[in-house]
Amino acid sequence: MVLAIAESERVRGTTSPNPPVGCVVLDEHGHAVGFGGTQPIGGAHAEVMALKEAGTKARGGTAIVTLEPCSHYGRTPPCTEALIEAGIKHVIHAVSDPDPKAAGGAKRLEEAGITVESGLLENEVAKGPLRAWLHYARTGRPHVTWKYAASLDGRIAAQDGTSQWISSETSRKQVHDMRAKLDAIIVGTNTVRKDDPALTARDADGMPLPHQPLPVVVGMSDLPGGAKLQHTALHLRTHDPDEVLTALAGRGVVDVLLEGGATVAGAFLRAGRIDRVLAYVAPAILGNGPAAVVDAGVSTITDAVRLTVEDVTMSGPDLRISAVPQI
Ligand code: AOF
Ligand code: ZN
Repeated sequence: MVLAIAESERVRGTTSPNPPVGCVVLDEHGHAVGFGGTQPIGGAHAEVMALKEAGTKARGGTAIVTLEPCSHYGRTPPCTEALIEAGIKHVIHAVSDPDPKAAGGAKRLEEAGITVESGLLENEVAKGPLRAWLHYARTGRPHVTWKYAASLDGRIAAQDGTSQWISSETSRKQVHDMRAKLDAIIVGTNTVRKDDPALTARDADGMPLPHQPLPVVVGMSDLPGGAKLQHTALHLRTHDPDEVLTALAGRGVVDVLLEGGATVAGAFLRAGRIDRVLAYVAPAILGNGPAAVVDAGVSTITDAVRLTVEDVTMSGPDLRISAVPQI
């Protein structure tokens, strides 16, 4: 399953609105003979890719998949039938498919005499590569991660507005790697005016990574002439988070990163449309300076947006905190 997760990570960011699934096929002796990840929309599912590589060695073998194999005719034929036809004897999957049209795969496989085991590394997959898609499958809305970098006292810039670079190079590199595995990045028009971001995913030498997310700017005002995003971004002239998310879902966007600024973050928080907060907290104190969010809809302590911390790690000298708002 660890190898299947690696396969899913390899295709993450290229499959939406389909889930990035990974599959490994073992032969009857337990040797890995086929690896596969979901192809871009309309293309083959992970199981079909792995079975293709395994060829006749799949006979009597095991398929390990991050998602329950589909049992429906969608854009592609059902993976259950491909597994049965290839002579697979055992299937192990991490997460059951919540999509009613594709679910039922485990049952279909068992009826064909295949043993099925569910739930292996379920949490790793559900909180990792399939997280955004599972949210989208349940709610119909793209999953939104709000990411910011702040000082230990919660400032995202100094008093004079200078902000390059609060977080360390290690943290900035992590963000670029993350951008390359996403569908879209949202910023507000204020951020375009202040920072003129390109919102591309780049390597350490500044070269673009192979997969680029859709840059999205939200807000009523026009983008300044000459802004890097002027011709590349989708400009949605609305501040309403639900309208933004509906427009993005209509374009097949599932996994969204909200990168700023404070006003847009406030609007999404007030609407309850932040699904995860990813904070890079640098060991620096700025004293004065703007905060990461403006008007989160909190006027008294009982209104506080409470979160549950999922994970805390060091990113170079910075703290990286992943937290989920309590509902
Ligand atoms: C799998 N393996 O690799 C993926 C699955 O329209 P289709 O035919 O591409 O089917 C899309 C649905 O299939 C999707 O909503 C999800 O339930 C499942 N995705 N299933 O067995 C895969 N990507
Ligand atoms: Zn399938």
